[in-house]
Amino acid sequence: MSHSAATSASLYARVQGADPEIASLLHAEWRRQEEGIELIASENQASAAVIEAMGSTLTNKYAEGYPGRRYYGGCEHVDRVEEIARDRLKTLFGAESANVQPSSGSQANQAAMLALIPPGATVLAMDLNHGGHLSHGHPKNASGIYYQFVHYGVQPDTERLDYDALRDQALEVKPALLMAGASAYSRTLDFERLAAIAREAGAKFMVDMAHIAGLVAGGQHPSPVPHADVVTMTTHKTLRGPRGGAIVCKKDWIKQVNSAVFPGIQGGPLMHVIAAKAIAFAEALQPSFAEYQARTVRNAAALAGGLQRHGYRLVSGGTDNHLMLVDLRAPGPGITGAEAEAALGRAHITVNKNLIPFDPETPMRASGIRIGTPAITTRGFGEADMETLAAWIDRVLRAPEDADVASEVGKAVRALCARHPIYPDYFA
Ligand code: DSN
Repeated sequence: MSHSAATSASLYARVQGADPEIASLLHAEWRRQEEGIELIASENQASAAVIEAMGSTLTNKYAEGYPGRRYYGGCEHVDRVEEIARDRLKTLFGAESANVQPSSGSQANQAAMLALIPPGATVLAMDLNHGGHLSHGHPKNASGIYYQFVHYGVQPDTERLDYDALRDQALEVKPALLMAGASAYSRTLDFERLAAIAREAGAKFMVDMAHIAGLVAGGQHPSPVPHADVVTMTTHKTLRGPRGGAIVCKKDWIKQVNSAVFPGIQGGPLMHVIAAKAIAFAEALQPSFAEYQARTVRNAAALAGGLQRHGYRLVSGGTDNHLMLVDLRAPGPGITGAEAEAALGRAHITVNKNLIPFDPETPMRASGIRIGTPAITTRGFGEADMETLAAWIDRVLRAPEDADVASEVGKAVRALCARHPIYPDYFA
């Protein structure tokens, strides 16, 4: 698959005329994306239509407030854009209510907490070191500064959540809010069970489905929407839209959610991004999107199997979703995640170093890497390519300092990428 972008060549020409320095960096980044294998689990390639909408004149418009109730004149067109985006998002997830204004996942989370609980309240959420999210109570994140976070994690033996242990912890901690959702957890989350635990503990229940929103929309992961009070997401990961956030919730919460987003934590919404979100939601409503999500999961399973055949240990033994965590310690290649990230980067394969549960290393070194298949599936890689990819990753990680290996693998990577262009006419 590739995204055709008929008008972008002229848009680029205008950037080049105005600012050659930035234009050359735009070009370099486009080439990096075209010529490299993107395995960062939280990245994807939005359609050319989504990208075009983000470059539209809607960026000029102030629209503080909500459709029909703005603090500025001239909002008749952006009102329609926001209404369409909201309606499509509700349809996509079968949700009662939606807010499409959060500029990021972190801001969606901040707004959800502001809506659901008072400052200083206790929140039980997944530990970042076990695959959680930064904005779920890291001590240096606003969430951890303004709320009292207690964290749950995976079990040392299974490296999976144990819902009985989590129930015991919730009954002991008695949080005002139970949060679910992860950035590096390769197993299916049981939202029904989590909701029951929240109810029993007297907590509200919020899910951050940033990573799996596309899988949920495509029927590849159970939906949290029927079970949670509020569900936040990013729109740019598996959902494959523009960089941004969104919230869906029960109708009883929408007044609080709207007021928490604006004026709670944001001013003027990014209307050009909201237009792009509307386009992405329409794309996600197509049958081809569900098919794409199924391929993403199949590719992840194939890549996981390939790596295991090359002797790699995967956290929790594998994957149910779009990502996997690879433990690089001996008897694996015996290098850190940081070394692996750098070595693979030299071969045009992009991953991120990642802590594994109970990791003795620091986050900047880490014992593992996180690998995801959303982006390579978008550009059309299939299961047969996963076997090849596993072999390339293995070759690089067994000889991380070998410049010849990096160069040979890099050449093969570029050849495969050339057969799967993403935005072929973008700078044509
Ligand atoms: N930063 C995102 C990720 O890479 O998973 C999560 O918050």
